[in-house]
Amino acid sequence: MDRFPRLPSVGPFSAGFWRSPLRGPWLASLLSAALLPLIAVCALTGFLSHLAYQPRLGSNAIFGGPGPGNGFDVFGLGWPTSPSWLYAATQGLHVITGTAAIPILLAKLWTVIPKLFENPPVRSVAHGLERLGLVLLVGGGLFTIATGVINIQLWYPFGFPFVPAHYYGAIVFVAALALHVGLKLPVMRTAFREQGVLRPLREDLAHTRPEPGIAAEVTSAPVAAAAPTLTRRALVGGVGAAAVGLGTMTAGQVVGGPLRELAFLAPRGQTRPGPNGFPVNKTFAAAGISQDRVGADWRLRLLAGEDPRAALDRPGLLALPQVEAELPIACVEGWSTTQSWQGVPLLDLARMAGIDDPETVEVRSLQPRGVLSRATLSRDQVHDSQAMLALRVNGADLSLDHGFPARIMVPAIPGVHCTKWVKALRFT
Ligand SMILES: Nc1nc2c(c(=O)[nH]1)N[C@H]1C(S)=C(S)[C@@H](COP(=O)(O)O)O[C@H]1N2
Ligand SMILES: [Mo]
Repeated sequence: MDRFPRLPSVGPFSAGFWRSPLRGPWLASLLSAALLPLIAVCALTGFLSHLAYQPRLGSNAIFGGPGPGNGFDVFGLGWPTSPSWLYAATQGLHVITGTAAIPILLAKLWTVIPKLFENPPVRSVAHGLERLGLVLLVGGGLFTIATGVINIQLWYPFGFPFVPAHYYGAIVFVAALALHVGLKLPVMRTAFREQGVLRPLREDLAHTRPEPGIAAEVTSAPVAAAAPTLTRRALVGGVGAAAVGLGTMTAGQVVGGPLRELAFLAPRGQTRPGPNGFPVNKTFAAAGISQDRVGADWRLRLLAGEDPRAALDRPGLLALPQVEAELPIACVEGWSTTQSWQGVPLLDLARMAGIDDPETVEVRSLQPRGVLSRATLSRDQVHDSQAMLALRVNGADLSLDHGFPARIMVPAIPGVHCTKWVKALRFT
């Protein structure tokens, strides 16, 4: 074995350094069994969110470029407009499961940290490759979760764009996780068979013994354990309570109503009284639009392809037949809010532009810069009877912060496509 030398047995590299009797393959397995379903739901809803952006249309792609192939186009999948709460549910689940996973993931890393200092660090070529996979697993996982949390706190400290970074981090994480699960399933099976899945949770402190480890496996079980100061059920219960608590707080901003008060750590958790009192993503002031562009001179421009076809003022739009619908704004950051919207059906506006059977509509905002100044809606979305250029909400005019003079509301679309301060609609 001289090809794979040992490091000097000092500090964390010595077998006696890690002394907690609670560490071991059973605890690692139990935490993993709790993590896996959360991560599966989080990953699936994350990839669905990419699909919901419909990146093949117009300039919707935030990365990877537009056109066929982006957004799971290969499977011929679009994004439905019904039920209207679909994206609120999938993106809510994404943020709830991702947040709830954090304490469990940290507990799992605490459990297996002795293995980071395994000695010798590499025992064979296969072992070396497995450990390289772990670098991607832990690195990818921490990166994906950290960027997600920072994003839902609306803090953008990096020099790179969030969405592609989070997405590519997730692909690395999920691939490394699939490999890890495949390699570790036998360890989990053995640990659960030898210890029982839940039996160690029944021991009181006097009966809390160090985990024995598994024959012929290098595990995180201690070689020289200290006396226990905590039972396994206290540790697992504390981690579980943290996960449920964080998940419930996050759920408050998805479900809304009185539960919204629970989301006191979420920047978009709070509401104010009044018809326009629901959360604002970007305020009018922050959007950098000058006041005179949303005054009496504002006109909605309708285009067919590149041809200007009509220009309507707000009283003119209000005089047209209106549609009313309860629709959610479902933000990619996980909060949602359902309000009663009123406006002109997009299909009626397409017909006023001279296009009876529109394929897409590109929405343009007065907002000068950024990915949010433009969004393209699909055929199904334009044709939905509740898809509207909204003018009023909850019986009042839109407030400036919520997109006055007019904004897009369409069932089941990501909040980011509910473009505010609309200046033009270009139908194809
Ligand atoms: N022009 C413009 N439209 C926009 C945004 C924006 O920043 N600029 N934010 C979008 C996002 S990310 C969301 S979640 C919703 C939020 O709508 P609200 O601020 O009315 O709650 O508006 C969308 N429309
Ligand atoms: Mo959003």
